Amino acid sequence: LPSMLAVPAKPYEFSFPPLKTALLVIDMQRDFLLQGGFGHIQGGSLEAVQASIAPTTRLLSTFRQAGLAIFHTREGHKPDLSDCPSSKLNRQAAAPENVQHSKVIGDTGEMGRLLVRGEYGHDIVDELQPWPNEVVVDKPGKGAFWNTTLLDKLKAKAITHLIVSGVTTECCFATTIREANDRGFECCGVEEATAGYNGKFKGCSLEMIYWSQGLFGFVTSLEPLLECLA
Ligand code: TIU
Repeated sequence: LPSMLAVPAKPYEFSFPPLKTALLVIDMQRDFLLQGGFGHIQGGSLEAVQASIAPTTRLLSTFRQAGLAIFHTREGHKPDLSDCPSSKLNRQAAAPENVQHSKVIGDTGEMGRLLVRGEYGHDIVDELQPWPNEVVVDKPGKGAFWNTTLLDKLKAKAITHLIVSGVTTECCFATTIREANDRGFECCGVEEATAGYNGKFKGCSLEMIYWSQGLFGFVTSLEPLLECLA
């Protein structure tokens, strides 16, 4: 690969040095994507988020073929929930009439305890399982930088640019891009490889990233990105 690549993007072309660029795949966990998982119980549209799985398999396979750095994140908590922010635990508590929030973080669902590390539901879906040479970062928050090893691990590989995918666009994907931008990383989201739980949110979340000459970064499409890496 050449020392710099460029792909059409919004608000303008995204240039990146492939050897200093990582693919960051956010939270493609069973708990967010499958029936009976945390997202489903919270009222998310599974059809919408599942549409991001196939494009992500193509992204992963292209990055693997090119030999580029790949990072995966998983949202979840220690079994005693001691690393779960109290705001996150408190605000999900069910109002009596709110049947959607019938179960909360740490409760037992069909795939084990919800968002608890080591449980089946907490792990990444079969199609996108990390390879042994890829980095997996466990995160207790929405953003992947807060209270995690991600920054150190990116610096250890001299990464400066991030191609970002994953779920959900409005939540952990957007929060992580904002956190990364504040730390000096150049970020580019991949439209087809991210998805949200609410139809209204995805487009707005992506527009907010690239508004005003790239407030938080760039957004590109899958095909041109795969072509430029092939
Ligand atoms: N990964 C991620 O986005 N976690 C969430 O909690 N998403 C919601 O949309 N709630």
